[in-house]
Order: sequence, then structure tokens, then C-alpha cells
Amino acid sequence: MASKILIIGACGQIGTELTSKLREIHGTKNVIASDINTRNLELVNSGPFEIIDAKNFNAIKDCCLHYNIDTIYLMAALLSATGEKYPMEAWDLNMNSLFHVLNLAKAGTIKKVYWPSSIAVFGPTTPRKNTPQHTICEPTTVYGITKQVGERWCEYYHKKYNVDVRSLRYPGIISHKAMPGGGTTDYAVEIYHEAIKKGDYDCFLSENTSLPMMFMEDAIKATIDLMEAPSEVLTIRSSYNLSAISFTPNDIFESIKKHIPDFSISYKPDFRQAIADSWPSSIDDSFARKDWDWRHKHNLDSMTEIMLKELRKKYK
Ligand code: AKB
Repeated sequence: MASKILIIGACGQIGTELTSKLREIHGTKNVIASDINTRNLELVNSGPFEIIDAKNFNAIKDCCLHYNIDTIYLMAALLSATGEKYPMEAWDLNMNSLFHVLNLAKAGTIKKVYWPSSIAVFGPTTPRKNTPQHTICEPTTVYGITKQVGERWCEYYHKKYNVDVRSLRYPGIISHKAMPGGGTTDYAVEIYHEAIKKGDYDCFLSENTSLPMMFMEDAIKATIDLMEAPSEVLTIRSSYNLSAISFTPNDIFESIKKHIPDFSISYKPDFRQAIADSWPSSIDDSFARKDWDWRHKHNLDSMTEIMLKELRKKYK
């Protein structure tokens, strides 16, 4: 029987592209997109769409029963920069939505859960280079705290109630369809848009701030590979470290300049600099590579080529 999937937060940066890919794999009518609002609706309205507030348990449950859902991808969250502006809202949304979905799995209403964590679970006391899977996690952002606590709950629900929950610690994700919203790594998407539109960019992080990043195609592949992996091979039920490339604003600037020689950049670090400084510069994802054979495809230059090509079409 075909899997019936609900994506909560389907209109966001990752949700939109995950919806398309899952519909390609499972069939359009078997993948229900949902969000609290209809921004980017044109990217997900090729199939069923429902308005769902991720904080509303009954709305999620009713939708699961109506469509006979067996798998939920919970993509709704307030990210690191927005979370610092609205700490209680971030806690409320990020934690309650997770409990709703875990409890539906515990009750047997659904069978499988995907929930994204983030490099934000790490903090200033974490080893910054090649950060291991198991290490000190003392996050200093509200978003990071919600992700760290969420990871503990995922592992707890798996061990205690046998809930099949799977998770990845996403790095910054770069894509050309929906814009990211409210993250610290957003600069690495904005810079491509501004390079095409204006030929210059004011960067909110400093020149040499190195952070772990990944092209969307790789992030979607990782998510689906993890969800399709046999349960027995998974040794991590909190959240897997996941890595592809690490670069600084200067590295991405130089990569864009290969295609747009007169592109210019200036640096005006704001409050997001402190968040970036608390995160790792590179990640050791050997558990993901060993357990379910994770491999990334894109490097900085291959990503730049695709980003510029696609955005040129968009803005022409
Ligand atoms: C953010 O910057 O908040 C996110 C993340 C790394 O989880 N992109």
C-alpha cells in the first residue's frame, strides 16, 4: 500500500521542495501539504493542501484521520534569528508541534515521523572543527535549546514507546525556490539573489565566519534516504550529524565572482554574528555515512553555478 504523507510547514524553504520530491516518489495525491499560511502556495498546490496550525493537536489529528496518514514530516519551526526576537513563541511552536506529532505516533495514529534538528544544538563549548556526533551541546539560542530538547524527546519516545522517529541536524540550506526565513545562515541564499539583482551585497556576518552548509538537492536526498533506510541500521534516534560543505562569506563571494566579475560585497555584522560564532565551522557526519550510506554531491562551485543559472531565469 502506498505511503500517505502529511508535511507540516510545507510552504517553507525546505517544505516546498520536500513536497515536490515526495510527490514524485509516492504520487501527488498521497502527499498532503499543509501550512498555517499560503505563502509560496504556488510551489505546493500541484496536490492536496490543508491549512494547519502546527500548534493545534486536533487539526493535525483530524487531517491524519481524514487522509489515513501514516507518515508526518514536521517542518514547521521558528529559526535561530527569529527565535531570539520571539523566544516564547519559538519555544511554544517548536516544542508543542513536536509533542503533537510524537504523541500521534505513540497512540498508533501514524507510524513514522521525520523531524529536523540543526547545527544549532551545538554551542560555544562544543569543539568547532569536525564536530563529533556525541559531544558537548550547550546551545545559547532559544532555537538551539528547542532542537536539543527535541532531540532528547525523540530518542525518549523511540526507546520508551518504540516510536519510529528519524532526524537530521541540518546545516544551513541553500536553494533557489522558496526563500529561507529567520535563520543565521540565510545570508548564503540572499547573496545569490543580490548578486543577480544588484551586483552587490551587504553581508550580516563577517568575512571569515565559516559555517557548515548544504545545497537543497543534497538536503532533500539525505532526508529521503534516512526515511527510507531500514529501521535496524539506524543507531541514532536523537538526530544524525549531517555535512556537505563549509565556507565563509568571502568564499561564497569569490565563487560568485568567477561568474560575475564586478560583484562587490561589504560586511556589516549584526546580532546574528554572535549566533554564528557559537556554532561549529565543520561537522563530522561519519555515523550517517556508515549507517545509511549518506553521500553528498555538491560543492561550493557546483552549487554556485546552479544557483546563478536558476536565479537568472527568475529575475530576467
Ligand atoms: C538557521 O540559521 O537558524 C537555520 C539552521 C542552521 O538551523 N538555517
